[in-house]
Amino acid sequence: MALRSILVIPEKKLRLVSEPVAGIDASVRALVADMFETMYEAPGIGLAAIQVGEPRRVVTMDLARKDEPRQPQVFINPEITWSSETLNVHEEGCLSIPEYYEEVERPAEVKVRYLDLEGQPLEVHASGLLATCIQHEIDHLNGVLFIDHLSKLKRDRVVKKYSKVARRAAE
Ligand code: GNR
Ligand code: NI
Repeated sequence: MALRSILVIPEKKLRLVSEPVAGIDASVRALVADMFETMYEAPGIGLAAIQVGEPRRVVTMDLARKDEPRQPQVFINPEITWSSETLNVHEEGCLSIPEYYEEVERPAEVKVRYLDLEGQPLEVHASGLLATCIQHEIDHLNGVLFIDHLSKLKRDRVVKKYSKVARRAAE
């Protein structure tokens, strides 16, 4: 297992469309282990593989509260098969956009088909935080960030701020 560094905007890789996992082999299991280590250390409640630079359709998640036992979940090749018409607003953050939080409107409930780490096809009917988080992570697999759901004014302001931070760091 290894702690990986998390890519931060304006890193171009975050805009890649990730490739489906063809078979769950040792490299996928190693990636998942690294992602959990990195996600727990950050700390975050979800992580998409592209955030550690791997353009593969792999998501890790743990929605347990701090005072609860860990509930690690893995979603491989997740696909939304149904979205509710009812929308929900939830405040979101992203490890790739550190210390920026904003309310995002998304379908309140979704059904998601995916493979678990054994390659078993499963479907989950998600609501609440799980619905928000799984949609946020599937967006990452498609090169989409939560700021893309905000007004252009807000998005441009955030991107500009982080571009400035990156330029200063490069000096
Ligand atoms: O840690 C995270 N918290 C969070 C809060 C609300 C909605 C989505 C998230 S996911 C985020 C970690 C992350 O960037 N995953 O891609
Ligand atoms: Ni994110």
